[in-house]
Amino acid sequence: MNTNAALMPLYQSDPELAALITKENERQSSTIDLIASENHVDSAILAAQASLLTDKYAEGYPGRRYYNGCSVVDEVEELVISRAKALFGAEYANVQPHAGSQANFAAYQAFIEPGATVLGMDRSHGGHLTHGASVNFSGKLFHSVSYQVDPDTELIDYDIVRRMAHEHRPALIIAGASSYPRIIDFAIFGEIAREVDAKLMVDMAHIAGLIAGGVHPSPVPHADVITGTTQKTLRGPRGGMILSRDEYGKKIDSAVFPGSQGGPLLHVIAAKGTCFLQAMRPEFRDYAQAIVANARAMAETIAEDGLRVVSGGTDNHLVLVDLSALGITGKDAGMALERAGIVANKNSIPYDTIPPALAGGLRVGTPAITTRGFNVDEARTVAHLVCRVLRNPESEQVRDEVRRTVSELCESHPIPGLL
Ligand code: DSN
Repeated sequence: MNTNAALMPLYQSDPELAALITKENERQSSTIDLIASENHVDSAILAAQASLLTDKYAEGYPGRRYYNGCSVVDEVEELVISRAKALFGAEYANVQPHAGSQANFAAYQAFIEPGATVLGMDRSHGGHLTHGASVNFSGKLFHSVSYQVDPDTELIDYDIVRRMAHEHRPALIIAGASSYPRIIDFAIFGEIAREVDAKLMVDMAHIAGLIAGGVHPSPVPHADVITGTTQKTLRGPRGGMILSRDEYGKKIDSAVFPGSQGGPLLHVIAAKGTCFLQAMRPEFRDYAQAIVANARAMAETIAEDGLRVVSGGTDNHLVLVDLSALGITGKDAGMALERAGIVANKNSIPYDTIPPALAGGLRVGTPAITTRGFNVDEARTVAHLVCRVLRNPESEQVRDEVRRTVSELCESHPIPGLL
């Protein structure tokens, strides 16, 4: 049974829920997770998050709380802030945002007024919901203008970003993406922002672990504010963070609390601290390098199989596959893969003609399999399995054969949080 000792008290108190969690443990253990924004934490992170720190109300910041009894949580939050600053070489860190979207909301609030113009990446070209999508606060409260990738190279065209910045004079420019497989040049974004007197916000959510591990250039020297999450490549608990310079610290603190959040989740903040400590260790650099090596191996294998990979490859943790030649949608692909034990997600590709709910592409990522210890050969095997399913989405024989290989791979690579 895939349960862990920490669940035993829950079995006593709430067996129904404990059984569901065990079922999810089993699902994670027996499937291959290729969702580029997911990862597997270890039991140290789980222990921090399961601590009694969850009991404590601590609205405010260390030394400036609205509740008594905060002396210990003050030390916790100060420690975690100091680790975040050290890990990324930043002057200022706020570790309270509950998630990446909340970090982005606070960053907007700290730097611009409602109605201001924001220049971000088009969602269907890789940008995030919070970078100006019409259905999101970012598109409703602000005047959003979007840049797209070059139709031929599928790379960010910095000349176009510059031209749009000069034309629209945004108050805020956003660099960062949810499904862009290449290095982002934050130095050029910084230059463009200064030319038009805009602030530069970098959303590093997807690549925070790659930056910490030294395999993606850091935005810290170039950005006014950097938002991110800890659960993706950084391999920590589900949560958000903000980095900046000291000069903006007060404004950002106020935008998080009381501007947009109430009491901080100290148990999650503690787990973020353990995540930052782990990411400072030399083995995390090896991990970050292995994420990219595995993604490159998957991109090459998928391309060798004859499928088109957006932008021709990857520099980071994810690969975007164009499914148009196969005549299936991303939704079909995701469902066929899940039946075979491989979990990935549908994703729009640049200039997609299929609506986002179906999508013309598939996004696959390597943070989670790399955490499980998959090497480059195993990443190639996984890519072969993906291609086989994509080419035979209805075949029960293919599904069963792929399922068997998935099970073997999963058995030899346990989930760290269950060890
Ligand atoms: N939902 C995340 C992703 O999958 O990219 C972004 O927040």
